[in-house]
Amino acid sequence: MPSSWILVTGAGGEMGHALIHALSQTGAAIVATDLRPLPDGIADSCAAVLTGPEGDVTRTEFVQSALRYPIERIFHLAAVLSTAAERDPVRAHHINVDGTLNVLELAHQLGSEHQRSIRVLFPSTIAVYGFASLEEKMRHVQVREDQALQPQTLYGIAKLHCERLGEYYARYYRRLSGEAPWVDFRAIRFPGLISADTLPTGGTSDYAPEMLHAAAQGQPYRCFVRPDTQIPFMAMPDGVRALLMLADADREQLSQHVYNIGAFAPTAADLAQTIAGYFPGATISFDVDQRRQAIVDSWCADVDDTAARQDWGWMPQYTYERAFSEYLIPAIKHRYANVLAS
Ligand code: AKB
Repeated sequence: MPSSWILVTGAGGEMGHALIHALSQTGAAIVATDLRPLPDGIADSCAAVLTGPEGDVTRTEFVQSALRYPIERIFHLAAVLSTAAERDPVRAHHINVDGTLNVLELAHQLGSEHQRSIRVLFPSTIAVYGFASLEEKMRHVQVREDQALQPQTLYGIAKLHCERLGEYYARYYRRLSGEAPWVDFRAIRFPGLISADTLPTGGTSDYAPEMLHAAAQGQPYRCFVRPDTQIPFMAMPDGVRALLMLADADREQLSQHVYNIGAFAPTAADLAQTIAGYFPGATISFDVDQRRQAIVDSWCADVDDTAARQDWGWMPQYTYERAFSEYLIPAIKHRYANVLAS
């Protein structure tokens, strides 16, 4: 018997791979959904895989299919990232907002059907923060959750709206007083994530993982933001660990629904220097894409994650140095061992 049933949307994405790998060690039965078929390595770890219309969070077929399983927790990862969202805002709004509304409705229906509280874990983003100028950005280096909520991108606007929707569902669909709500909504505002195993698609923080993966394969990289660009980043294992920690926290411990988490906040020049230090042949140049630059310039330089540390004990395992020396570099050298050997 599985210990519990867990739904993961957007399972084929970057974080989905790492999260399913971690969840599969817990004995949980995973229902994974994605538009496209999942790679065998991921699909084999799941009790059920829903793809096509059943895996599309914007469709009613998705809600109806997911209701067949006694799901207790939902990790709603399906989303269009920031650069891709700016290229097609209407599609991004549909997937990011209407898809999240469907997930919240699903959680409400699961909760009332099985008479229990459903934990909905929502990866939000530092894109909810917005600064009109670099001077303003550097005046608020470590933003708190309630500051600078003026997102400049469709992605940030949609994520902030979905945070508010989740809070609304948690407040509106209440059970008897004193009990957890049907929809127990919990969100983390993620910084850019760097994985040694996978590359993101359509994000704007992508320059960090792209720079690393290019260097590890001996390929030149043209970074699309200025060297002085600064936003927060985190190693993927810490991102997954944070989601699992927040999912496991008792509701009474949580003073808010939405949390910042921080780890390190290098400039693009810091990243280039560190990566070139590990891969001395690396050729990294800067060729600014003004639209993508404007996106990261509007995001915060770093976050204040005091609430997450106090409420549920958040603490990154990987500082900047440890992320490279103990995770990224050994794992990526292993991953591209054949390329490096040839
Ligand atoms: C993106 O670049 O769009 C994401 C994010 C920071 O949310 N990685």
